[in-house]
Order: sequence, then C-alpha cells, then structure tokens
Amino acid sequence: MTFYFQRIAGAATYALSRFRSLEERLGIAVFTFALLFAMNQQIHAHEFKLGELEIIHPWSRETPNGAKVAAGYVKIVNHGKQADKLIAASGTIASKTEIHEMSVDSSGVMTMRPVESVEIPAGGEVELKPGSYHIMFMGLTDPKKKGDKFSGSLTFERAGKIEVEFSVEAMGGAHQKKNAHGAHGG
Ligand SMILES: [Cu+2]
Repeated sequence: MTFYFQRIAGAATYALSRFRSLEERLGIAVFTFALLFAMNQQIHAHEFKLGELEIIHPWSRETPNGAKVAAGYVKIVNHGKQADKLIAASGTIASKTEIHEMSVDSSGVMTMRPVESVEIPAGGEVELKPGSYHIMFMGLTDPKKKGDKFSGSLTFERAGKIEVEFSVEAMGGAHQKKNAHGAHGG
C-alpha cells in the first residue's frame, strides 16, 4: 500500500508543479487527499463478493482473557432481485457457531436468542452489529487480539458459501458504542 501512496503523492507533486494558480493547486491537493482517504477506507473496510451479495468488513471484537465466546459482525448488501438468507457462519477461532439476535424486552433487559437465519432483502442490506444480529463464536479455541485476522465462512441459502476474513478490533473501539452484549463478552 505504501507503494501506491508514494505513487499518488509523487503524481500530485508533479501535477502541482505544472499548475500556477492557487485554485488549481488547491483543487489538486483536495483531490489527492480525497483519494488517499478513500484508499485508506478501502484498506480498513475489506469486502467480499458472492453473486449479487456484497459482504462488507467482517469483524470480530477482541475478547478478554478466558472468554468463551466472541461476537462477529458484517454488513451484507443484496444487489439482486431476490431475497437471500444468511443461514450459517463459521470461524477458525471457535468450535461452534450460531447466529444470534439481540433485542430488548419490555422491561428494558437485553436478551439474545439463536435464530435460524437472517434475511437479506432484495435490493436491501442488513448489518450484523452490536446490539442486533451477530455471529456467535462459541467454544473459543484460538482467541485473537486487536489487529489479528482469522478466516471463516458465511453460508447463504441462495448464493452459497463464501470464505471470508474477519478482522479483530479493539474491545473499546468506535464500533462498541452501542454495545449491549457485555454479559458474555461478545
Ligand atoms: Cu450472542
């Protein structure tokens, strides 16, 4: 990636030297920053394609020492004309995996339950995220720390199975603002 950054920075410097007016130089500088920013986003938000499905940034939260479970999250966009369903998931960190749904009961208590599937509507998207649907990695065999990656898979009723890579993010990261999963560390 550094290579590309250098190339872009080099090209921008060259372009800047050719344009005289401040407006032109500013325009190029802004464009360059926008481009670098976009590339940086790309690096952090890894993506996978499976048929009409776009699988965006599978990630998992770093777990405290001794934790037995970890939660996995991912955003799925369905560009197709037919609904699909996430029916299974796996990860190399766990011996067993379920799909869970978090919800708040009438007394305001967070509960979670296993679900058979998560529907991804035609032309729509679903985000598995803290406080909502998540992949529950159970019986952790190989806990990971922030910055690590592990491989896993997602299986869809129509589109089939795809191998993905989960990136492990910090316990207190930006994603955790809506965390309501503290009870089991996921
Ligand atoms: Cu759960």
